[in-house]
Amino acid sequence: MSEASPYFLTTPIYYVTAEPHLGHAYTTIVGDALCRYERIRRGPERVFYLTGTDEHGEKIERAALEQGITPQAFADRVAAQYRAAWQVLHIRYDDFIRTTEPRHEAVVQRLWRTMQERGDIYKAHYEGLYCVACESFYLEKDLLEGGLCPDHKRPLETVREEGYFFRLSRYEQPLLQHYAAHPDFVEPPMRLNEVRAFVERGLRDLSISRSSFRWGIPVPGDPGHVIYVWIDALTNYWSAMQEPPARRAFWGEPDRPVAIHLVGKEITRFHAVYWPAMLMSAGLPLPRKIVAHGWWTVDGEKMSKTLGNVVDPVALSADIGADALRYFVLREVPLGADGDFSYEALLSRYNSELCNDLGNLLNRTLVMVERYSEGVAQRGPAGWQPPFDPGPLIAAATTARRQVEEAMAALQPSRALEALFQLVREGNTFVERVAYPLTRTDPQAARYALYLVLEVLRWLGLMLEPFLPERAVEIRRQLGLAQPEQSAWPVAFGELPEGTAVRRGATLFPRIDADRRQALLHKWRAGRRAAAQSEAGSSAAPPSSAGDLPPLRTELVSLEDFQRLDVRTARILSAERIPNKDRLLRIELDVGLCRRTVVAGLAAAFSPEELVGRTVLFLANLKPAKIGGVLSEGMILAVGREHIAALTTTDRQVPPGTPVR
Ligand code: ME8
Ligand code: MG
Repeated sequence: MSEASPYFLTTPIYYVTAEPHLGHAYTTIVGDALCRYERIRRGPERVFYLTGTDEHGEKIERAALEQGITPQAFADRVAAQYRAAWQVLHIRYDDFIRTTEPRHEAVVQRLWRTMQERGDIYKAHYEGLYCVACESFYLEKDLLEGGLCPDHKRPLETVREEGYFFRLSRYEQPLLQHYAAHPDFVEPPMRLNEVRAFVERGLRDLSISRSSFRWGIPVPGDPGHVIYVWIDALTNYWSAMQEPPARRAFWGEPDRPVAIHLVGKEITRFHAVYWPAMLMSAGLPLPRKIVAHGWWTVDGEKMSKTLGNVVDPVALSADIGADALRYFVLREVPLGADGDFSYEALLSRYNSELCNDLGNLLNRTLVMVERYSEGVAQRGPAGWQPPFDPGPLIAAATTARRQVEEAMAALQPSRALEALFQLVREGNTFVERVAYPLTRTDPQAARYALYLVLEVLRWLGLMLEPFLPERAVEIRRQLGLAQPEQSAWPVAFGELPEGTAVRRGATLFPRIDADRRQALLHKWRAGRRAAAQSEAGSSAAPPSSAGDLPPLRTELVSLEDFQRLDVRTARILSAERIPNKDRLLRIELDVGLCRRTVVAGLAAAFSPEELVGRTVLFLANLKPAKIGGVLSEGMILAVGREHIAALTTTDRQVPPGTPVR
């Protein structure tokens, strides 16, 4: 690789039907990390990072209609949300393209005309089963039972149209030849195999216009039809790079392709089959490669509005910092593999790797430099020989640098972070085994040892920038570097100027203690709880049929009998599992006048986190009893016979300890 050559990376342009969530954030963070790295290595002017929004199509037209606004107003609002999210996540893009911009629409129409002149676009009648959600036609054989869309599980619409077709069939052989000549055209290799198999099964011409709705780019010369949204969307990569003309170098030449399209695996086919075929038809250079990453689930489930488990990257950043979120998604899965997002895993990496390892290395080193080295970097007098060998620590730094370079060339940011955090741990070990013991025995040698750790931190502050752009600059600032904002790649070990005065500041990643952890988990799962509740509330049929209900009791109690029960509201302060008792939870309650501990058989129905903060009804004067080895004083009232179906709560906020009568 010539490091002076241009580098051009794209993300998919996201549909404005959804607000930015973890999945969109993931792609955009990965692309940002890759581009930031390349900017440091090649110089910022040689790198171009493109993202944007996909704003046409029937889905968007319908969504706008439902809200009583124009599709453009709808698109404007969501596009602004994407931009705002990328700002929060420290995404540095060079352009944000929107498919409703005139600069894009003109290029799409021009490309259409070129393909038409090549004889690759023709008009014909078409009838097919169409899924609005996918914006695609389906063959009967590919549908689920009952004729439902395999993706969206909803009925399809029969669409009868006269429309335009793209002669995709003509590109079957050229595409197969291209894959054979460029075995890294699609990565990981598994995705190339899928694409090749798809093309080998035979390509049918593609329907590329619609006349059943209006929200799209008109077909040139036939304005009753709009251009199929995928033709429109894919063209963004090319249209964004037309003006100003200097940008065109980022597209490259046929024998020197540049563009890298980073996409989620589900849209590989569009990028590796339809898009190159369109470019071949128009006689334009192809992209260099398509990189397909995996799919994130959340706690093992697909993210969905109905489940209420959609992860909001902006809200998460407000709670733990954008760089912590970036770190987690980049570190957690190798690029290409699927990943499961869990809030527990996020907090655990935060505390152990960001706070304990990295944050601690910076903090303890600066404290020691203040205490044992007059607050400045000192190597020792000329000719002085340290009583220890600095070689292993220096080797650890250069090894990490090489591993980061290899990992980034292989598009594997997770491996780059692994290498960098290995260096962080070596730094900590060096502080514990070498630098700190020397402070007691050999002040001169201790100062030099601390210098070495400062230099390791300087390297880390430079090399972490692609991943943690904001915290990396903060590391450099606290080290007292003259121009902390300036990006660079470490060259030689030992370039930290002697006499640099450190400027210790707030800890990089403040520890999240048990209370805060509980509170965060509770907050982050609020959507999930609300969805579960509304599901329980809206399902008309109760879980058990009337026949299962116990008959109403015939023995009567007097009001006095009832009044002997001291029922109160109580707020759940904490809940935890009891070891080896999988149905039981140990619950701490605020009963207004006092706190109580109870043991409740709620573990099958609720996770401990989701109980915290709830107000329940509580029988306060039940005789205490030992349950599961714990003294339980009182009882939480719950709904259900054998299985707990719901908790009792109040319909308005009331203070804990309020009597129930
Ligand atoms: O498909 N895990 O837009 P889109 C990982 N407009 N990545 C995910 C994800 C998840 N659970 N969910 C979304 C479109 N993504 C078209 C693209 S391009 C010319 C047109 C990411 O809003 C991933 O990058 O549905 C995926 O490919 C993209 O968002 C789909 O975004
Ligand atoms: Mg999608």
